Amino acid sequence: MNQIFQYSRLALVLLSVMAGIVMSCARKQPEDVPLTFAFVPGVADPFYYAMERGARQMAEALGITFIVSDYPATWGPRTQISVLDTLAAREKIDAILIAPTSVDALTAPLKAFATRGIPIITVDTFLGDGDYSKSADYAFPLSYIGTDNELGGKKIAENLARLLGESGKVYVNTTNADVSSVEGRVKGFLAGIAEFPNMEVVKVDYCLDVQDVARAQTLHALQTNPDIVGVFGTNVFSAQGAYQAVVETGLTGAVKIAAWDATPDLIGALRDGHVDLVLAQKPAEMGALAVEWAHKYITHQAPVPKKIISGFEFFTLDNVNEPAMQQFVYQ
Ligand code: T6T
Repeated sequence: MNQIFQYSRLALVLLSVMAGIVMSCARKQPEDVPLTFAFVPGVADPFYYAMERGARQMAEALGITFIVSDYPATWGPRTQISVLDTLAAREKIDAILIAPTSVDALTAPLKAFATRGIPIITVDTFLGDGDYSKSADYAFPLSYIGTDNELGGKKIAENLARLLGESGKVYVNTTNADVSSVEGRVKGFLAGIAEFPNMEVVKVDYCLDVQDVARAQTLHALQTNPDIVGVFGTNVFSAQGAYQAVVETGLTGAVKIAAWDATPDLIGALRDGHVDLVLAQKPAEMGALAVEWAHKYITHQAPVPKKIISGFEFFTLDNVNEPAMQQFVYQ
């Protein structure tokens, strides 16, 4: 009787072990649940749409669920802070890829995610001075992935100087003073022009990322400084507004224009002779790299370089129709 009791107890234990095995096979293990990455762009423009495409393609290839916050209609930290509040309330976020619209204002909300163990990669723009390996305050992002904006600004200055015979007054239209990307471009440009003794930067205007303001500011600069011979527009909105002003004043050709960002509009303007030089960043590559590195970090604990620099290309009238260049247009 005792033996029968022991056998049936053993059978029960075996049954429950087998049931457990069957159930645990059916239940999804944590590693089977797809990772979820969130992309927070800076503003609605062709540059960030191209970045989203690159990031999304990489996410699809790696089986990652990819969510994109609403594209802010205007530039600035306020919208991004409320986007981050919404993301913070989500149950599952495994990494955030963000283009911070200010060097400071996004630091606290992003640090809160990092404290929860959610990796942050800043794409296109950075926090603080961008050296995440140095300062304790800014050590929390995994990486900055983007253009060397200072180098690009310097190259623009050299190319514009060459177009102008290394002499004359030039004007800069840019967007905001607390944004790492455009500030780097202005810094590099000023340093580049300073190497030409017969050149001078007459003014730097801030359009706050509003194309019509860039247009009005450029019109005003051209009227008050009739000896301006060159213009640098530091991003989509500055460059598009600046070239429109030059066209409106009938100064096309007399005033050379260097534009940053290869939108279809600016590439069309180059073909039409309204713009002389266009710098193309590599937004799709930035997005793809950010997804790839965050994934490597999460799945293999791979050490991520604190800075990853994607390159840039120059469009001129000579190469704008070359088939190999078309991949660099933001579309
Ligand atoms: O130039 C890009 C980006 O690199 C910059 O940080 C902000 O402006 C753009 O998005 C173009 O509008």
